[in-house]
Amino acid sequence: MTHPQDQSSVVVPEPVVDAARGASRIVVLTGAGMSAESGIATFRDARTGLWKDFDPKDLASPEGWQADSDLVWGWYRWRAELVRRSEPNAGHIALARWQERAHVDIATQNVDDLHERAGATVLSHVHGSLFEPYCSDCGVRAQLDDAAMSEAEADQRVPPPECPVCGGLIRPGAVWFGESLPEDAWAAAEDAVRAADLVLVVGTSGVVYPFAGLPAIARSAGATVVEINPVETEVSDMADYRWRATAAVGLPALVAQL
Ligand code: BV8
Ligand code: ZN
Repeated sequence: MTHPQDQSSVVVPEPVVDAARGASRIVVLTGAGMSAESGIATFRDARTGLWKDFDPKDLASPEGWQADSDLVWGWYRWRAELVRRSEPNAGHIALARWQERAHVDIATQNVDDLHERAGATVLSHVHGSLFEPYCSDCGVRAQLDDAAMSEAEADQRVPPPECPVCGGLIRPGAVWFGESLPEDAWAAAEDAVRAADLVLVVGTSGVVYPFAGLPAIARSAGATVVEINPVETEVSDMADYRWRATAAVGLPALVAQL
């Protein structure tokens, strides 16, 4: 976990503080950058060794699963292991603290559980979760076997477990490219941004739809949109304020002023 920087040295843009103080309904949209300071490689970097030559979009796809389910299952198991070994960062903790005293909904693209492990409630995991595998045939939920991945298994193809109900292959609980988002998760995220006064867009490149369309929906519904990201993104033009800060430095500094 990163050591929270001395928040008094971080200058939070005045309009962002004012918008946060004046908002009664806040939505925080998060992407892989939210977990970067916890040491979790962003979606496009979580490929070492065995998987380094594969395009993540191929691994995170029904076609990739059909082609080599051992390779895909091994990658997801390994990513779950990386998350298990990581800690929520000061940004995750700041959002959990903010939820204790304001109406703050979190809708995330992330398949990790760091928001929850920081004590936050997540309204919507629009791309699913590493920790909710299910049967690719009958859909029954499965448990990710708690045996932590041994070093020997790291970087390996791992045969997916068989469904105890129907014998089908248990698949990762992530939403793959070309798959529709879970209806209730998407509807919750969309309804929340339509009702929000303030929407923070934290740590996402704004490339993947339909999630990347949420800032525009928020703006058209009258919300103030603030981007927290060290660099320009595909959704920066939807933001009223673009705060070039990181999640683990910016969010604690903002929440400390509310
Ligand atoms: C669907 C789960 C339809 C898996 C993921 C052409 C045009 C438009 C759209 C499409 C198109 N062709 C196809 C589509 C649709 C497609 C899509 O959007 N493709 C993109 C690539 C163009 N979308 C889909 O397929 C979706 N489904 O549309 O269904 C449909 C409708 C009806 C019936 C059937 C189908 C499903 C998309 C879900 C894909 N699954 N993840 C897994 O994780 O393994 S998406 C994957 O990318 C991850 O979830 C990741 O979260 C997500 C987005 O990435 P980001 O979170 O933004 O992360 P990224 O690394 O890109 O950026 C990190 C950012 O953080 C950067 O900006 C960086 O500056 C910043 N940062 C870094 N450090 C920090 C930081 N910020 C703050 N603090 C820091 N410290
Ligand atoms: Zn089954």
